[in-house]
Amino acid sequence: MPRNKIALIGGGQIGGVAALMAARRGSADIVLLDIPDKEGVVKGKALDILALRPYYAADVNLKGSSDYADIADSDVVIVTAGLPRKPGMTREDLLGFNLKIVRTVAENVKKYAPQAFVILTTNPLDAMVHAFYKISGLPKNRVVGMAGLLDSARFRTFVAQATRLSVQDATGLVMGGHGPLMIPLVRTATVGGVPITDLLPQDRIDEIVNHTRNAGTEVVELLGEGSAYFSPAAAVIEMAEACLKDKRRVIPSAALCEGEYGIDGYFIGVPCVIGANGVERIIEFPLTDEERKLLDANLEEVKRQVAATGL
Ligand code: A3D
Repeated sequence: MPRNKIALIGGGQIGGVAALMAARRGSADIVLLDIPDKEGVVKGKALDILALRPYYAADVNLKGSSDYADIADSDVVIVTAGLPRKPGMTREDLLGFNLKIVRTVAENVKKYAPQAFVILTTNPLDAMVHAFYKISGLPKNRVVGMAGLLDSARFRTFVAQATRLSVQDATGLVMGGHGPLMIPLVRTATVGGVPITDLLPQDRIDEIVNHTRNAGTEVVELLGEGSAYFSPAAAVIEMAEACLKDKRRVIPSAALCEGEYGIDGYFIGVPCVIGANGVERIIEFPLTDEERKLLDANLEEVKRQVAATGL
């Protein structure tokens, strides 16, 4: 049986680390693709990563390329192509520049890998996923944005730190668009099934919620150049494996809502079942009035960004 294949479009920070993580895990054969100016860089990264496979008994192949024909037959395409933020920038500031990049990528994925499950990270996330979907014409279950998994991992991390309990046992769902209005749902947060409202005082919980919303910006300010890449890379490989191994994992992802949560025609972060068919379904559950208000505000932001793409 042939091995699965993952194409990483964008061989920068997230793309390079995602290639490393996928290779270590033996997830699939990997193509790391970037623009012709960066062909040497992606070929160099591929050659470098190839030489660590013996330590992990990972018999997968890696190839660096600037030729989109190399993504043919990919099972999963991960799109990280696009400018990251600089200190002082919002994700929205990237819209015009990254839209041009997403257009090129979408046209090439449609041409060379129309059967793939496509996961995007390019910011502003919800609008770029929408643009990719419109331009590529791929089915809605095959196009998704990675954000909620990372935002939830940040939420879980800060819950574990505050309670001084294992991050493995910390759970918590973050819904909504990937921006300052994202919604960490406190009532879903537990450690080993114990609600955090029984473990922490309200002011500490408020701090965790704010930290979750601002962690991406905090990393940008600390790095001084570029944005988070280790944790986003880990998240996209988790999502890729959920599809390749048909795990039917429940992962908050930017998926196309067509009536779910009363939202119609927009990609926004909602709990999704990710399996062999990509987004197998969106899981709906009733929101409180307050959560509903937050989601509505969030949706307005996403709509504004989508309108700015003209698509
Ligand atoms: P970076 O290290 O700059 O890598 C991006 C790569 O894309 C560069 O190597 C570019 O040369 C390449 N590229 C540009 N145009 C094309 C093209 N047409 N085809 C192929 N490759 C191209 O950025 P990064 O990896 O740090 O971040 C990538 C994107 O992810 C940015 O837009 C970030 O804002 C975004 N990001 C999203 C999250 C989420 O949680 C959603 C988190 C962190 C970063």
